[in-house]
Amino acid sequence: MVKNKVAVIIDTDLGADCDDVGTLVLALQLEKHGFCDIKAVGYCTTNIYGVQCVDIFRSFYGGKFPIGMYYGKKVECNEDQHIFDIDLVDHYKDLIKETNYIEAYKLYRKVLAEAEDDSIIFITIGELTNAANLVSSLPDEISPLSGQELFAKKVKYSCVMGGLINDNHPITAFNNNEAFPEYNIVCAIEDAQKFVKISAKPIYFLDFYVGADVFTGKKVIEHDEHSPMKFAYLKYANGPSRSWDLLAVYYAITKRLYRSVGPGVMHIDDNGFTTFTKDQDGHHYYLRPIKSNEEITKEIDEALVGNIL
Ligand SMILES: [Ca+2]
Repeated sequence: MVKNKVAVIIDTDLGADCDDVGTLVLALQLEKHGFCDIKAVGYCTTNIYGVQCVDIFRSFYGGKFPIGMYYGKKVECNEDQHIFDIDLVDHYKDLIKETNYIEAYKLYRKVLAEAEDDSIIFITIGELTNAANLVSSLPDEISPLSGQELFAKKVKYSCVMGGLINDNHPITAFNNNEAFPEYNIVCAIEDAQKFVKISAKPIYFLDFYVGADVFTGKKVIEHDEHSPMKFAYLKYANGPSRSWDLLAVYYAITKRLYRSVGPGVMHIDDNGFTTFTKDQDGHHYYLRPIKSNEEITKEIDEALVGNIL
């Protein structure tokens, strides 16, 4: 089949949950099979073990992308929760190649400045710290354009894992339909608000409901004995785990498994709650599945071991 190879930036908070680990492996498999070029991976909290894990996965799977780091104020929430990242760094420390990571939003500015117009797919699977820094950055030695201008010129669309949208879809039976602020948003509310407000390009939101009940990683755990992914998944979940971030990256790159609902406007209030209002003039969308959880699980599990249709 003819593939439409796309260029992506992936912004992650690997460490708080192991789905970021699966996501990196999935993205590297998609790159290996010609679906994408990973132009950069940025780390969006100040957790040094998390960014070192990114370094380890890049080495283990032969990735070539540059790695960026967030150097802002400490992000609230679970930065001090280290279920697998410290152990993983210790176990695979020989695969760490760098000691000084470039500041992530600067790295993103460089990638965008060098890219063709409307070519970059910007994917966030963590807090929107780097994303906010990027779109609010000023002209510098990298580009005479502001971050807002660079983003509008070079990004094709964004995919954000974040938010909680209650639309009475059957999958929203989670948590008795009680609304709650989603983690990636509530950990850095002002940054999320800033990014969503300033970005002029389409944003596809993969909200909490999508992926919460999709458990992936089984094939890697069973067949990839020495993989750091297996190490992380067994430490974190003792088996397959929830798949928010994997599905965001898979959709962003392949446009498979989900349909987009919209256009509209995603509103983030000051407590981190999200509401979506349909609006023909909006450029936000959210995602709902077009396949069963079983079919989605199988497609992702196969892709994680390199079997990609
Ligand atoms: Ca994440």
